Amino acid sequence: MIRRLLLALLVLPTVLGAQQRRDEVRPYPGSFNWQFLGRHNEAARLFNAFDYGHAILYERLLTMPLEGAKTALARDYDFLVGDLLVKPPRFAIPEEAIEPTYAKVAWRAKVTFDWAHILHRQIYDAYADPRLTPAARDALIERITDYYLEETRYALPTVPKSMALMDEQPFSQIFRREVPQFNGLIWSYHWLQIGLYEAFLTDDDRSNDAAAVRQVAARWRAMVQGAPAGYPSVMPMAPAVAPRFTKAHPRAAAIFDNLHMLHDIISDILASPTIPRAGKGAEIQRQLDLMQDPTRDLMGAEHWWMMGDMMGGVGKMGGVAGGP
Ligand SMILES: [Cu+2]
Repeated sequence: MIRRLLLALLVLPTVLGAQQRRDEVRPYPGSFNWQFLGRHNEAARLFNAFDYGHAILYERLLTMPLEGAKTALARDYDFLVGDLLVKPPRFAIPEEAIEPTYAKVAWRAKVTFDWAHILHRQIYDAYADPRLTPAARDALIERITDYYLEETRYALPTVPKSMALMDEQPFSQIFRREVPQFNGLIWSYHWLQIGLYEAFLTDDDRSNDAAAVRQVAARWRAMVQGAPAGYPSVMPMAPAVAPRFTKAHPRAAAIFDNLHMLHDIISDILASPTIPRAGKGAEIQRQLDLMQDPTRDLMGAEHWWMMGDMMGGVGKMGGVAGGP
């Protein structure tokens, strides 16, 4: 019954966005689906709140001048931290209802995020399914990743893209400079999204999983309660925050780092006063083309693994998840 309700709610965005939605992305099928929500409900529900945070952020930045957006986002931040993240919604939020303008202007980016978030969720589900041996689970995660990549229009590359895309373009870094508190919250989301995998990899005893997941989620809560000092001060990256997961599934880990970088790039484009509103959609398209191209603007694997140290230590990224 609960699952049926959930599916009905997940269909809702499709109905709301029926006019624009030409492309459907469907999760990889299998009985592992929704294991994470069923077994680690508290942590899983947080992601519904995270989706709301991303959606409201983009809508504000796109539809308001930066100063007005900053005022609105300060209120949104208080609502998120004081309310939504304390009692996260049971069901996925129909994002198009929260970000109608953004969804029209940046449809391809929206589906790119949706598709990567489905990959995130399905990999949590694979980890949470107690019926799978570690070998079967790892093979499943690779199959889910292959399936994700088949959707070539929306898939992000399996090689880590250069940080220059995020940090060194004319519009770069404006969001984190102008709206640091909200940016810290977003980076904390990204820490948890990638760090949660590590909870399943601290040992082979599956009966410890629930406690490990709670522990990683509690560390995330402490970050938010200790804001702004508790937030990551540089973007959390997979090899530093989730080294076991990154070793086991380097393709998925690179996809997620690229996803998180793309989140920041789009925040900056939307916040940048030098890109007129009428030009934001085209700039986002251009950045998607750059981000999806697996042949240019790359970071070597060795460099990727050293990012934590190069940025001043993994502590600045929120620390290694699952560790002491
Ligand atoms: Cu994200």
